[in-house]
Amino acid sequence: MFKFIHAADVHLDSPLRGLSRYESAPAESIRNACRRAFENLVALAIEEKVSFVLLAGDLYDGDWKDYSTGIFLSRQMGRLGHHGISVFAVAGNHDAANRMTKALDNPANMTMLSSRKVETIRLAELGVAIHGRSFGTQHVNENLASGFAAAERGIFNIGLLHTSLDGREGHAVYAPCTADDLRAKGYQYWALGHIHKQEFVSEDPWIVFPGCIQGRHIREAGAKGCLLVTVEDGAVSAVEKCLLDVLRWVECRVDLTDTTEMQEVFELVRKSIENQSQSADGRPMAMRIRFEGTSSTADELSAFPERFEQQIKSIGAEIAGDDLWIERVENAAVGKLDLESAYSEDSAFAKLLKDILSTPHNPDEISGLRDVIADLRQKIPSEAFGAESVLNLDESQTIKRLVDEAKHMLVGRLLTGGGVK
Ligand SMILES: [Mn+2]
Repeated sequence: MFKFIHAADVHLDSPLRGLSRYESAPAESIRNACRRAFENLVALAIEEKVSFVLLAGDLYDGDWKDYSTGIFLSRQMGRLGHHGISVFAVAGNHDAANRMTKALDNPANMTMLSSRKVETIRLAELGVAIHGRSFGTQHVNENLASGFAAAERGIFNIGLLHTSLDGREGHAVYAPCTADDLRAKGYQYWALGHIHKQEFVSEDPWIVFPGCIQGRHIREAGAKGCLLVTVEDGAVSAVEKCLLDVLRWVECRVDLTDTTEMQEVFELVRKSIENQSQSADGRPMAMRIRFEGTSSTADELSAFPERFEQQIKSIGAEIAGDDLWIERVENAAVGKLDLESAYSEDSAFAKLLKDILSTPHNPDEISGLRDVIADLRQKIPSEAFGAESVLNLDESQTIKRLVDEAKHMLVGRLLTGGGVK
Protein backbone atom coordinates (compact mmCIF):
# COMPACT_ATOMS: atom_id res chain seq x y z
CA MET A 1 0.00 0.00 0.00
CA PHE A 2 1.18 3.51 -0.72
CA LYS A 3 -0.30 6.99 -0.94
CA PHE A 4 0.30 9.97 -3.15
CA ILE A 5 -1.02 13.50 -3.41
CA HIS A 6 -2.39 14.97 -6.63
CA ALA A 7 -2.52 18.77 -6.78
CA ALA A 8 -2.49 21.34 -9.58
CA ASP A 9 -2.74 25.04 -10.34
CA VAL A 10 -0.91 26.32 -7.30
CA HIS A 11 -0.20 29.67 -9.03
CA LEU A 12 2.38 30.66 -6.44
CA ASP A 13 2.58 34.41 -5.84
CA SER A 14 -0.25 35.20 -8.22
CA PRO A 15 -0.55 39.00 -8.39
CA LEU A 16 -3.39 40.84 -6.70
CA ARG A 17 -5.27 41.78 -9.86
CA GLY A 18 -6.68 45.06 -8.70
CA LEU A 19 -7.37 44.16 -5.10
CA SER A 20 -5.39 47.09 -3.75
CA ARG A 21 -8.03 49.47 -5.07
CA TYR A 22 -10.32 48.24 -2.31
CA GLU A 23 -9.57 50.25 0.76
CA SER A 24 -10.61 47.51 3.18
CA ALA A 25 -9.14 44.54 1.31
CA PRO A 26 -7.01 42.19 3.43
CA ALA A 27 -4.45 42.43 0.63
CA GLU A 28 -1.63 40.91 2.62
CA SER A 29 -3.55 37.76 3.57
CA ILE A 30 -4.78 37.34 0.02
CA ARG A 31 -1.28 37.89 -1.36
CA ASN A 32 0.11 35.18 0.93
CA ALA A 33 -2.82 32.79 0.65
CA CYS A 34 -1.34 30.65 -2.15
CA ARG A 35 1.91 30.24 -0.22
CA ARG A 36 0.17 29.27 2.98
CA ALA A 37 -2.06 26.80 1.11
CA PHE A 38 1.09 25.27 -0.40
CA GLU A 39 2.60 24.97 3.09
CA ASN A 40 -0.56 23.09 4.06
CA LEU A 41 -0.01 20.75 1.13
CA VAL A 42 3.54 20.00 2.29
CA ALA A 43 2.35 19.44 5.88
CA LEU A 44 -0.36 17.05 4.65
CA ALA A 45 2.15 15.09 2.56
CA ILE A 46 4.42 14.67 5.58
CA GLU A 47 1.60 13.79 7.95
CA GLU A 48 0.10 11.22 5.59
CA LYS A 49 3.56 9.80 4.79
CA VAL A 50 2.85 9.88 1.08
CA SER A 51 5.40 8.36 -1.26
CA PHE A 52 5.27 11.22 -3.74
CA VAL A 53 3.43 14.38 -4.76
CA LEU A 54 2.16 15.09 -8.28
CA LEU A 55 1.78 18.69 -9.48
CA ALA A 56 -0.17 18.84 -12.74
CA GLY A 57 0.93 22.24 -14.00
CA ASP A 58 0.76 25.96 -13.23
CA LEU A 59 2.92 25.77 -10.15
CA TYR A 60 3.87 29.37 -10.92
CA ASP A 61 1.68 32.14 -12.17
CA GLY A 62 4.02 33.52 -14.81
CA ASP A 63 7.10 35.64 -14.43
CA TRP A 64 8.35 36.08 -10.88
CA LYS A 65 8.59 39.56 -9.48
CA ASP A 66 11.81 38.49 -7.75
CA TYR A 67 13.59 35.30 -6.71
CA SER A 68 11.69 34.94 -3.44
CA THR A 69 9.12 32.73 -5.18
CA GLY A 70 11.82 30.24 -6.15
CA ILE A 71 13.42 30.39 -2.72
CA PHE A 72 10.04 29.77 -1.07
CA LEU A 73 9.55 26.72 -3.29
CA SER A 74 13.04 25.38 -2.48
CA ARG A 75 12.30 25.66 1.22
CA GLN A 76 9.04 23.72 0.87
CA MET A 77 10.65 21.08 -1.32
CA GLY A 78 13.39 20.80 1.29
CA ARG A 79 10.78 19.98 3.95
CA LEU A 80 9.44 17.18 1.74
CA GLY A 81 12.97 16.01 0.92
CA HIS A 82 13.80 15.56 4.60
CA HIS A 83 10.95 13.07 4.75
CA GLY A 84 12.02 11.24 1.62
CA ILE A 85 9.09 12.55 -0.45
CA SER A 86 9.66 13.19 -4.16
CA VAL A 87 7.71 15.60 -6.32
CA PHE A 88 6.89 15.03 -9.98
CA ALA A 89 5.56 17.96 -11.96
CA VAL A 90 4.70 19.06 -15.45
CA ALA A 91 4.78 22.67 -16.60
CA GLY A 92 1.46 24.25 -17.53
CA ASN A 93 0.69 27.26 -19.66
CA HIS A 94 1.51 29.70 -16.86
CA ASP A 95 4.81 28.01 -16.04
CA ALA A 96 5.82 28.12 -19.69
CA ALA A 97 5.28 31.88 -19.61
CA ASN A 98 7.79 32.17 -16.78
CA ARG A 99 11.29 32.96 -17.97
CA MET A 100 12.98 32.98 -14.57
CA THR A 101 12.27 29.36 -13.66
CA LYS A 102 14.51 28.43 -16.54
CA ALA A 103 17.41 30.16 -14.80
CA LEU A 104 17.11 28.25 -11.51
CA ASP A 105 17.80 24.57 -10.90
CA ASN A 106 14.90 22.56 -9.55
CA PRO A 107 15.30 21.30 -5.97
CA ALA A 108 16.91 17.83 -5.82
CA ASN A 109 13.72 15.94 -4.93
CA MET A 110 11.62 17.67 -7.60
CA THR A 111 11.49 16.42 -11.18
CA MET A 112 9.99 18.58 -13.91
CA LEU A 113 9.09 16.28 -16.79
CA SER A 114 10.31 17.06 -20.30
CA SER A 115 8.44 19.31 -22.68
CA ARG A 116 10.05 17.77 -25.79
CA LYS A 117 8.42 14.38 -25.50
CA VAL A 118 6.47 12.26 -23.08
CA GLU A 119 8.77 11.16 -20.28
CA THR A 120 8.21 8.08 -18.15
CA ILE A 121 9.52 7.82 -14.61
CA ARG A 122 9.56 4.39 -13.01
CA LEU A 123 9.44 3.94 -9.26
CA ALA A 124 10.45 0.27 -9.12
CA GLU A 125 10.07 -0.14 -5.35
CA LEU A 126 6.41 0.97 -5.59
CA GLY A 127 5.60 -0.62 -8.92
CA VAL A 128 4.65 2.73 -10.46
CA ALA A 129 5.20 4.38 -13.85
CA ILE A 130 4.48 8.11 -14.16
CA HIS A 131 4.03 9.30 -17.73
CA GLY A 132 3.91 13.02 -18.38
CA ARG A 133 4.81 15.89 -20.62
CA SER A 134 5.31 19.57 -19.84
CA PHE A 135 4.19 22.56 -21.84
CA GLY A 136 7.19 24.00 -23.70
CA THR A 137 5.40 27.18 -24.71
CA GLN A 138 2.44 29.01 -23.33
CA HIS A 139 0.05 28.04 -26.10
CA VAL A 140 -0.04 24.33 -26.76
CA ASN A 141 -2.71 23.48 -29.28
CA GLU A 142 -1.70 19.95 -30.10
CA ASN A 143 -3.16 16.87 -28.48
CA LEU A 144 -0.35 15.95 -26.10
CA ALA A 145 -2.22 12.85 -24.93
CA SER A 146 -1.70 11.14 -28.26
CA GLY A 147 2.04 10.88 -27.59
CA PHE A 148 1.63 8.95 -24.33
CA ALA A 149 2.73 5.30 -24.35
CA ALA A 150 0.34 2.47 -23.58
CA ALA A 151 0.24 1.30 -19.97
CA GLU A 152 3.08 -0.88 -18.76
CA ARG A 153 1.79 -4.23 -17.64
CA GLY A 154 1.70 -5.34 -14.03
CA ILE A 155 2.33 -1.94 -12.52
CA PHE A 156 0.34 1.17 -11.55
CA ASN A 157 0.36 3.69 -14.44
CA ILE A 158 -0.23 7.40 -13.90
CA GLY A 159 -0.65 10.05 -16.60
CA LEU A 160 0.35 13.59 -15.63
CA LEU A 161 -1.01 16.27 -17.94
CA HIS A 162 -2.10 19.89 -18.10
CA THR A 163 -5.11 20.06 -20.41
CA SER A 164 -8.52 21.61 -20.95
CA LEU A 165 -9.72 18.19 -22.20
CA ASP A 166 -12.61 18.81 -24.63
CA GLY A 167 -13.17 22.32 -23.27
CA ARG A 168 -14.34 23.72 -19.97
CA GLU A 169 -16.20 26.98 -19.43
CA GLY A 170 -13.98 29.88 -18.42
CA HIS A 171 -10.75 28.10 -19.31
CA ALA A 172 -8.62 28.57 -22.39
CA VAL A 173 -8.22 25.58 -24.71
CA TYR A 174 -4.83 23.98 -24.14
CA ALA A 175 -3.56 20.56 -25.16
CA PRO A 176 -7.08 19.50 -26.18
CA CYS A 177 -7.98 15.81 -25.98
CA THR A 178 -10.93 13.68 -24.98
CA ALA A 179 -11.48 11.47 -21.97
CA ASP A 180 -11.57 8.54 -24.40
CA ASP A 181 -8.06 9.44 -25.62
CA LEU A 182 -6.94 9.08 -22.03
CA ARG A 183 -8.93 5.88 -21.34
CA ALA A 184 -7.38 4.27 -24.37
CA LYS A 185 -3.96 4.29 -22.71
CA GLY A 186 -5.03 1.80 -20.06
CA TYR A 187 -3.64 3.80 -17.11
CA GLN A 188 -5.12 3.54 -13.63
CA TYR A 189 -5.01 7.27 -12.81
CA TRP A 190 -4.87 10.46 -14.88
CA ALA A 191 -3.65 13.38 -12.79
CA LEU A 192 -4.85 16.42 -14.69
CA GLY A 193 -4.45 20.15 -14.16
CA HIS A 194 -5.64 23.46 -15.68
CA ILE A 195 -9.29 23.52 -14.65
CA HIS A 196 -9.48 25.37 -11.34
CA LYS A 197 -12.69 23.69 -10.25
CA GLN A 198 -12.48 20.15 -8.91
CA GLU A 199 -13.93 17.60 -11.31
CA PHE A 200 -14.05 13.83 -11.35
CA VAL A 201 -14.27 13.20 -15.08
CA SER A 202 -14.20 9.45 -14.60
CA GLU A 203 -13.67 6.94 -11.81
CA ASP A 204 -12.79 3.94 -13.96
CA PRO A 205 -10.10 4.77 -14.75
CA TRP A 206 -9.66 7.77 -12.48
CA ILE A 207 -9.47 10.95 -14.57
CA VAL A 208 -9.41 13.89 -12.22
CA PHE A 209 -8.92 17.64 -11.95
CA PRO A 210 -8.19 18.44 -8.28
CA GLY A 211 -8.90 22.16 -8.84
CA CYS A 212 -6.62 24.91 -7.57
CA ILE A 213 -5.36 24.76 -3.99
CA GLN A 214 -6.45 28.30 -3.13
CA GLY A 215 -9.10 30.53 -4.69
CA ARG A 216 -7.74 33.92 -5.83
CA HIS A 217 -10.94 35.75 -6.80
CA ILE A 218 -14.70 35.34 -6.81
CA ARG A 219 -14.67 33.09 -9.87
CA GLU A 220 -12.68 30.62 -7.75
CA ALA A 221 -15.24 30.44 -4.97
CA GLY A 222 -15.74 27.44 -2.70
CA ALA A 223 -13.56 24.85 -0.99
CA LYS A 224 -10.13 24.29 -2.57
CA GLY A 225 -7.49 21.65 -2.01
CA CYS A 226 -5.94 18.47 -3.34
CA LEU A 227 -6.58 14.74 -3.55
CA LEU A 228 -5.00 12.09 -1.38
CA VAL A 229 -4.92 8.81 -3.27
CA THR A 230 -4.35 5.39 -1.71
CA VAL A 231 -3.19 2.51 -3.90
CA GLU A 232 -3.44 -1.11 -2.82
CA ASP A 233 -2.50 -4.16 -4.90
CA GLY A 234 -2.02 -2.06 -8.01
CA ALA A 235 -5.43 -0.35 -7.84
CA VAL A 236 -6.82 2.84 -6.35
CA SER A 237 -8.56 1.97 -3.08
CA ALA A 238 -9.43 5.50 -1.91
CA VAL A 239 -9.47 9.07 -3.22
CA GLU A 240 -9.90 11.59 -0.44
CA LYS A 241 -10.59 15.29 -0.94
CA CYS A 242 -8.38 17.35 1.36
CA LEU A 243 -8.84 21.06 2.06
CA LEU A 244 -5.78 23.27 1.78
CA ASP A 245 -7.17 26.77 1.34
CA VAL A 246 -6.62 29.39 4.02
CA LEU A 247 -9.10 31.96 2.73
CA ARG A 248 -12.50 31.08 1.26
CA TRP A 249 -14.11 33.02 -1.60
CA VAL A 250 -17.86 32.88 -1.16
CA GLU A 251 -20.70 34.03 -3.37
CA CYS A 252 -23.66 34.82 -1.15
CA ARG A 253 -26.95 35.02 -3.10
CA VAL A 254 -29.82 36.86 -1.45
CA ASP A 255 -33.29 36.58 -2.99
CA LEU A 256 -35.21 39.83 -2.45
CA THR A 257 -38.57 38.52 -3.71
CA ASP A 258 -41.39 39.51 -1.33
CA THR A 259 -39.35 42.11 0.54
CA THR A 260 -40.86 45.59 0.80
CA GLU A 261 -38.74 47.23 3.48
CA MET A 262 -34.98 47.67 3.63
CA GLN A 263 -35.05 46.28 7.16
CA GLU A 264 -36.17 42.92 5.74
CA VAL A 265 -33.34 43.05 3.24
CA PHE A 266 -30.82 43.59 6.03
CA GLU A 267 -32.30 40.66 7.98
CA LEU A 268 -31.95 38.40 4.92
CA VAL A 269 -28.37 39.55 4.46
CA ARG A 270 -27.63 38.80 8.10
CA LYS A 271 -29.07 35.27 7.84
CA SER A 272 -27.26 34.55 4.58
CA ILE A 273 -23.91 35.70 5.92
CA GLU A 274 -24.41 33.58 9.03
CA ASN A 275 -25.25 30.51 6.91
CA GLN A 276 -22.25 31.02 4.68
CA SER A 277 -19.97 31.49 7.67
CA GLN A 278 -20.97 28.06 8.90
CA SER A 279 -20.12 26.41 5.61
CA ALA A 280 -16.68 28.02 5.24
CA ASP A 281 -14.87 25.32 7.28
CA GLY A 282 -13.63 27.94 9.73
CA ARG A 283 -11.74 29.88 7.04
CA PRO A 284 -11.80 33.65 6.83
CA MET A 285 -14.01 34.65 3.92
CA ALA A 286 -13.88 37.04 0.99
CA MET A 287 -17.54 37.40 0.09
CA ARG A 288 -19.58 38.80 -2.75
CA ILE A 289 -23.20 39.54 -1.92
CA ARG A 290 -25.49 39.19 -4.92
CA PHE A 291 -29.10 40.32 -4.78
CA GLU A 292 -31.58 38.48 -6.98
CA GLY A 293 -35.34 38.30 -7.52
CA THR A 294 -37.93 41.01 -8.18
CA SER A 295 -38.88 43.52 -5.54
CA SER A 296 -39.42 47.17 -4.80
CA THR A 297 -36.42 47.13 -2.46
CA ALA A 298 -34.25 46.51 -5.50
CA ASP A 299 -35.09 50.05 -6.63
CA GLU A 300 -33.86 51.53 -3.37
CA LEU A 301 -30.69 49.47 -3.56
CA SER A 302 -30.06 50.71 -7.10
CA ALA A 303 -30.73 54.28 -6.11
CA PHE A 304 -28.25 54.43 -3.24
CA PRO A 305 -25.76 51.64 -3.79
CA GLU A 306 -22.95 53.10 -1.70
CA ARG A 307 -25.05 53.83 1.35
CA PHE A 308 -26.50 50.31 1.43
CA GLU A 309 -23.14 48.73 0.73
CA GLN A 310 -21.74 50.40 3.83
CA GLN A 311 -24.69 49.18 5.88
CA ILE A 312 -24.23 45.65 4.62
CA LYS A 313 -20.51 45.78 5.37
CA SER A 314 -21.23 46.83 8.90
CA ILE A 315 -23.61 43.86 9.33
CA GLY A 316 -20.79 41.65 8.06
CA ALA A 317 -18.32 43.19 10.46
CA GLU A 318 -20.71 42.60 13.34
CA ILE A 319 -21.17 38.91 12.45
CA ALA A 320 -17.66 37.89 11.53
CA GLY A 321 -15.28 40.72 12.38
CA ASP A 322 -11.91 40.40 10.68
CA ASP A 323 -12.82 36.96 9.34
CA LEU A 324 -15.07 38.46 6.68
CA TRP A 325 -14.26 40.87 3.92
CA ILE A 326 -17.17 41.87 1.70
CA GLU A 327 -15.57 42.32 -1.66
CA ARG A 328 -18.61 43.65 -3.48
CA VAL A 329 -22.36 44.04 -3.25
CA GLU A 330 -23.91 43.27 -6.61
CA ASN A 331 -27.51 44.15 -7.25
CA ALA A 332 -28.88 41.83 -9.93
CA ALA A 333 -32.44 42.08 -8.59
CA VAL A 334 -35.17 43.60 -10.73
CA GLY A 335 -37.13 46.61 -9.46
CA LYS A 336 -40.86 47.27 -9.47
CA LEU A 337 -41.10 50.97 -10.24
CA ASP A 338 -44.45 52.14 -11.55
CA LEU A 339 -43.14 53.76 -14.69
CA GLU A 340 -46.49 53.72 -16.52
CA SER A 341 -48.12 56.29 -14.27
CA ALA A 342 -44.99 58.42 -14.07
CA TYR A 343 -44.86 58.45 -17.86
CA SER A 344 -48.47 59.43 -18.34
CA GLU A 345 -47.95 62.82 -16.80
CA ASP A 346 -47.22 65.51 -19.29
CA SER A 347 -44.49 67.07 -17.27
CA ALA A 348 -40.79 67.87 -17.36
CA PHE A 349 -40.34 65.07 -14.80
CA ALA A 350 -41.91 62.50 -17.13
CA LYS A 351 -39.74 63.72 -19.97
CA LEU A 352 -36.62 63.40 -17.85
CA LEU A 353 -37.54 59.82 -16.93
CA LYS A 354 -38.17 58.95 -20.55
CA ASP A 355 -34.83 60.42 -21.57
CA ILE A 356 -32.96 58.42 -18.97
CA LEU A 357 -34.78 55.19 -19.83
CA SER A 358 -34.34 55.58 -23.55
CA THR A 359 -30.56 55.50 -23.17
CA PRO A 360 -29.53 52.80 -25.66
CA HIS A 361 -28.40 49.42 -24.29
CA ASN A 362 -25.63 49.26 -26.82
CA PRO A 363 -22.76 51.42 -25.53
CA ASP A 364 -21.68 52.23 -29.09
CA GLU A 365 -24.94 54.09 -29.62
CA ILE A 366 -24.35 56.44 -26.69
CA SER A 367 -22.66 59.49 -28.07
CA GLY A 368 -19.54 60.56 -26.23
CA LEU A 369 -19.36 57.44 -24.02
CA ARG A 370 -16.12 56.23 -25.59
CA ASP A 371 -14.46 59.57 -24.81
CA VAL A 372 -15.60 59.42 -21.20
CA ILE A 373 -14.18 55.92 -20.86
CA ALA A 374 -10.90 56.93 -22.47
CA ASP A 375 -10.70 59.79 -20.00
CA LEU A 376 -11.40 57.44 -17.07
CA ARG A 377 -8.60 55.15 -18.17
CA GLN A 378 -6.21 58.08 -17.93
CA LYS A 379 -7.24 58.96 -14.42
CA ILE A 380 -7.63 55.57 -12.71
CA PRO A 381 -4.71 53.14 -12.14
CA SER A 382 -4.69 50.55 -14.92
CA GLU A 383 -4.80 47.62 -12.47
CA ALA A 384 -8.38 48.61 -11.64
CA PHE A 385 -9.37 47.56 -15.16
CA GLY A 386 -7.68 44.12 -15.07
CA ALA A 387 -9.18 40.95 -16.46
CA GLU A 388 -10.48 39.83 -13.04
CA SER A 389 -11.86 43.24 -12.16
CA VAL A 390 -15.53 44.19 -12.17
CA LEU A 391 -14.34 47.21 -14.15
CA ASN A 392 -12.83 45.19 -16.97
CA LEU A 393 -13.73 47.64 -19.73
CA ASP A 394 -12.42 45.37 -22.45
CA GLU A 395 -15.51 43.27 -21.99
CA SER A 396 -18.55 44.84 -23.63
CA GLN A 397 -20.74 43.28 -20.92
CA THR A 398 -19.04 45.50 -18.35
CA ILE A 399 -20.05 48.71 -20.08
CA LYS A 400 -23.59 47.47 -20.63
CA ARG A 401 -23.82 46.67 -16.93
CA LEU A 402 -22.44 50.08 -15.92
CA VAL A 403 -24.91 51.87 -18.20
CA ASP A 404 -27.73 49.81 -16.69
CA GLU A 405 -26.59 50.54 -13.16
CA ALA A 406 -26.45 54.26 -13.90
CA LYS A 407 -29.97 54.20 -15.36
CA HIS A 408 -31.38 52.34 -12.36
CA MET A 409 -29.61 54.64 -9.97
CA LEU A 410 -30.99 57.78 -11.61
CA VAL A 411 -34.53 56.49 -12.01
CA GLY A 412 -34.50 55.01 -8.53
CA ARG A 413 -33.43 58.30 -7.01
CA LEU A 414 -36.16 60.15 -8.88
CA LEU A 415 -38.91 57.74 -7.89
CA THR A 416 -38.05 56.64 -4.36
CA GLY A 417 -38.55 60.04 -2.84
CA GLY A 418 -34.92 61.03 -2.90
CA GLY A 419 -34.10 58.36 -0.36
CA VAL A 420 -35.28 60.47 2.54
CA LYS A 421 -36.09 57.82 5.10
MN1 LIG B 1 -4.07 27.27 -13.91
